[in-house]
Amino acid sequence: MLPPGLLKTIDVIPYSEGGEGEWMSFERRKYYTNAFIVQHDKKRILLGLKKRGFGKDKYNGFGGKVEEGETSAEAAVRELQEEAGITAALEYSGTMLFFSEGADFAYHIDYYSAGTYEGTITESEEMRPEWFAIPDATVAESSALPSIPFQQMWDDDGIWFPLLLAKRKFNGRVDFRLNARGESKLTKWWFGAEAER
Ligand code: 8OG
Repeated sequence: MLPPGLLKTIDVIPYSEGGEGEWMSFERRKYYTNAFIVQHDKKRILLGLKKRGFGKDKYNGFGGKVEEGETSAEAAVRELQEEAGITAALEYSGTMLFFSEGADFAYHIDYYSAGTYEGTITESEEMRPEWFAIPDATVAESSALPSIPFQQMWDDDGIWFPLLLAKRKFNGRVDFRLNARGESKLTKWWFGAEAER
């Protein structure tokens, strides 16, 4: 049931799939993390504008490469501290395999989230942190915060964000191919999610 290369993490049921063509093959994977502060009581989520490197000018959670000798959970805490200046008791939220045409490895990304944090949110060389409103149909008045800027995020984030916000763990794969302008675009995806509780 899982797409090739995707390791079984938790039990999932199919959630969303689409796109076209075959899954691309890859030789190697590298381990990454990505962490979000999601405050349901304040109806807000912390994202960072990436200032340099891969994914520059996109909003994302805080994360990076898992270093030799640390677990992915340890890397997630370290990267959140390095990039946003805060510490949090992060909980595992899901995993996603990300492969982009022409790359020599696939990104194995473990996602984490927390509802609270310690410290002062601080801009870093890599990230400019900013709060965004969590969509909430039950609240009539609009938030003073901007809504999540999906048009300035990775193409796939709109697919699994509802799962992150609903605290439903997920496991998925996305393939990106280069278009005529050399831009990386989402061409195929598969996501499974924990059964609803
Ligand atoms: O160390 P570096 O900043 O290059 O790590 C890349 C970060 O980008 C890492 O946190 C994983 C994350 N990332 C991808 N692809 C995608 C994606 O499709 N969506 C999101 N939200 N993050 C991604 O590499």
